Amino acid sequence: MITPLTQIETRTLIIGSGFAGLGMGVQLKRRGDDDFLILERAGDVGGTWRDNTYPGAACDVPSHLYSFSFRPNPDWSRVFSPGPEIQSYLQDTAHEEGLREHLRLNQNMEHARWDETEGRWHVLTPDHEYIAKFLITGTGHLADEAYPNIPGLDSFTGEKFHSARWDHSVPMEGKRIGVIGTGASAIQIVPEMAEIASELVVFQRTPSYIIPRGERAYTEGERRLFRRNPESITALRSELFWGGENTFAQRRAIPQFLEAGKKLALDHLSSQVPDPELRAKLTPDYEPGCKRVLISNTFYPALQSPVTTLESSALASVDGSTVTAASGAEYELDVLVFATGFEATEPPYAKLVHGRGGLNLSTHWEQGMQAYDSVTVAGFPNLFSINGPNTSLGHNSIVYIIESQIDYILGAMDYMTATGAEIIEPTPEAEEAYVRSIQDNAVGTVWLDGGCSSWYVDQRSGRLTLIWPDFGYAFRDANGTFHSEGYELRDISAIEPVTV
Ligand code: N01
Repeated sequence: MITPLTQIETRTLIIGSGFAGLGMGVQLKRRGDDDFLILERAGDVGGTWRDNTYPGAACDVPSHLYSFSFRPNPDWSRVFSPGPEIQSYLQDTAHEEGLREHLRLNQNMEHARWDETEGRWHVLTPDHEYIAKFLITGTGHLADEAYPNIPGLDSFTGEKFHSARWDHSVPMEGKRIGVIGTGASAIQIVPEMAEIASELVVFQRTPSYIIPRGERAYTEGERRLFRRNPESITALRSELFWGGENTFAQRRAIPQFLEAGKKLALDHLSSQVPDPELRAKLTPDYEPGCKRVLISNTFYPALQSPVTTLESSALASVDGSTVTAASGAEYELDVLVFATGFEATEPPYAKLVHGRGGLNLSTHWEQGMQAYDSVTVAGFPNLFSINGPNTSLGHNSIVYIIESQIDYILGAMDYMTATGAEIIEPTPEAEEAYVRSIQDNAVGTVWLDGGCSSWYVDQRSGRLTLIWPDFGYAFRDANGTFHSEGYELRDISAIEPVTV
């Protein structure tokens, strides 16, 4: 017998409990709105910081900026805090802000459908049907891991896992380890593996620009000051934010800034890698910022460890324990670590979401993700996406963007309450005009013209779909406050839009 799903009604349903979902929950709760639930497919909060438990995981944005402005933390141990500390911060946020009672853990959204006559979203998990007026996705870009399609991979006789799904039951000491990729995750993993592997092979398809990591622990005196004087945290946060903004000119490809960025990275390379042959392999042939500029003091030294081989070509095929690179070189390996990134450009959740008339979000996005004001989507009423299309920054903190979007969503909700409207939806024209303005703004940036291939750009259309191609503060100016232009606001089952 099929057991009917339990129906649960709530005003606002938030998907995901990383920075976006928790931040949204905190702000609703602080306004006295208790009518919301947060669905989380895993058993705990934290998003990417819960998932990425690989050795060496740490933030590459300074912690006093990579945290909520409304929850400053005087106790960050370091400038760039380790992953477990960020995860504790998010767990404490959920606990201390009273979000635990709103959390529904182990609830995987399997289907979401807009019902126009009811003006409600219906979201199915394996055992519940959630019915909500507002659906807010906070699923981020780093939720679903990406594996390259490698012929013969199933035949691999050793252990293999993704950087975001580290298998801590696999003993790594003394093993012959292959790390695939040289992005932000890999450069943190490789130094840790070089310490314990008997042999380490790093498969590099494209070298990254790497700059020095200005890392240190905060002294007890500094932390005392932060505790006694919260204004000092605000001041530091502001200094870090504007320091980040200063590097945007490089992303705009303004020549002298581009050259300065390149020099900083190549000087770091020269100072850490004396061997010209190795240096040549590690020198990018595209503009800095086209792919994420990485920070590390330990990656280059780890590549020069006696146990390490830099294979400067892709992992191409696997046969048993023999792993073959595109160069033809073969390696015998015991463990493969896939630091190969995430399904960021085509987020899997889009296939699950069905808007007005059954329109599927991934169909709407078949030429790449897009949203009006980077937050709402034509055909998908009362849906808000935090940290969705055109929200990532290459030069500053995503938490700043997330907070701007939360303010916008709260403004939209207030506006609807004030006008009595039940349904909000951007017009297709407004969405298209916004997308065009983003693309116009992206022309001449390193992301489009920097000579690399990256997941910031949707390969199907050549559009920049991940990145906000402007200053961080410009995002808040443009998209941090709700405005009604470009929207249709309706009553339930009204055929014509209500006047706004
Ligand atoms: O993933 P990536 P990531 N053989 O997609 C390579 C955030 N993050 O997990 O460049 C060999 O950047 C691929 O090569 P190529 C941060 O936002 C933040 O490292 O495509 N290599 C690339 O080198 C970051 O941007 C922190 O040619 C193969 C790598 O795999 C995002 O996460 C820390 C290959 C994937 O790099 C993702 O970073 C860590 C093959 N067959 C991550 N296939 C913070 O500290 C793919 N690659 C905040």
